[in-house]
Amino acid sequence: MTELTTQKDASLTAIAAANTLDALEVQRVAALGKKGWVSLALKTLGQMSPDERKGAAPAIQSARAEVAGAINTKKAELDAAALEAQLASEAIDLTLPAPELAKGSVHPVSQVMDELAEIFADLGFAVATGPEIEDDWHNFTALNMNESHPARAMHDTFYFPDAAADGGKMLLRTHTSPVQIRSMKEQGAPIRIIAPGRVYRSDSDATHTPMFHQVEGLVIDKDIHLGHLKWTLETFFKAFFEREDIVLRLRPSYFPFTEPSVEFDVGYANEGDRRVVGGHGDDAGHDWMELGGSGMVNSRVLEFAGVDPNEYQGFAFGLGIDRIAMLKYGMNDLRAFFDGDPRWLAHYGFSPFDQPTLSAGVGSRASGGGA
Ligand code: FA5
Repeated sequence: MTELTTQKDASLTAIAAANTLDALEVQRVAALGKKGWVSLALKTLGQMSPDERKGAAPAIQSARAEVAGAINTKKAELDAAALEAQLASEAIDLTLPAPELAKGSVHPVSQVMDELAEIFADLGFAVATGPEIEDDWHNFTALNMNESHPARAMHDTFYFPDAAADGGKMLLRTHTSPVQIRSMKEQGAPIRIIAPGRVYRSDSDATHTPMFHQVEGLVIDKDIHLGHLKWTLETFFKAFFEREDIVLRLRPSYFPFTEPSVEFDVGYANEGDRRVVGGHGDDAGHDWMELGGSGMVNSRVLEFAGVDPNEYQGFAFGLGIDRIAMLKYGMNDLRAFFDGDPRWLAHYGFSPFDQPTLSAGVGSRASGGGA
């Protein structure tokens, strides 16, 4: 065996034994590197005579090709093994239980509040808010109900035992109307807002709960009249119930903070144990549900809120949100809204993905609740 063959066999054995890419690199340098035995053997060709060179060159070239081929094959093997090991360490165990889907649903009142905001935003209303713990002045006095006013008695108010800093009483607001005062004081006129939120009264039966929700509407400008109020309510109810055959009944009424005052009811029918909007109280099986109060804002209220009644006038309304939710989604007892029964919520709640938008529909399941 020539020296070349011995070196080649030693290299091939070491390459076969290399079990890391680093060990293989050491063998590559030892054979094919600048000072490797293949390179040194190639250099000897220069000192040979042409005949000797003819005999020696092919053997050196073929030894070089054989070693280079062995290195490439081994490298491919080690690369594949490294990938295999990586895949094994990153594998997902498909026998593990799937992650749990989010439970819970959006309460119909929250859903209806989003629907309301969407419709009124399209009519150019901004959303305003006010505190639920309110003072007597904003809840009553500034709304033209002084301390001896008999209308105060109708509100079944929850009072706090402690008085406010100015000596006035503190209470849980009985309606969203104090937000009218706060908004006008802050922004002046003209103004166009809705104010949805919680209100409280000591009251309980199938259509009354001690905590419920109202949305206040207020439009003040130079030439606003009762026709605008009627159009706004009709347009809102048609969009909200997503039908044209809504029958709205306007009744003369009395609120100290509006003059004239109008209460509005909507016609509905009892179908089985569900209430469905449509028809009106004169027909058999049809009835009216009182939804809210409204009217032209009393000039005394404008004065209390710092708006000049000689320059501005407008309308306001206050609407029971829970009641319109009952009618739209077919519940017949308001008290169940706040029992926190998970079966009720699973049935009447909404998916968080069911966002009301005017383009997609403000009540994608208007056929009557049920998740
Ligand atoms: C008011 O609260 C007035 N602030 C509404 C208003 C605003 C009039 C602006 C004029 C201008 P009322 O007490 O009628 O009015 O209540 C309004 C609506 O709230 C009712 O029509 C009804 O839909 C709803 N509501 C009243 N009490 C309850 C209750 N205990 N539970 C559920 N909904 C109720």
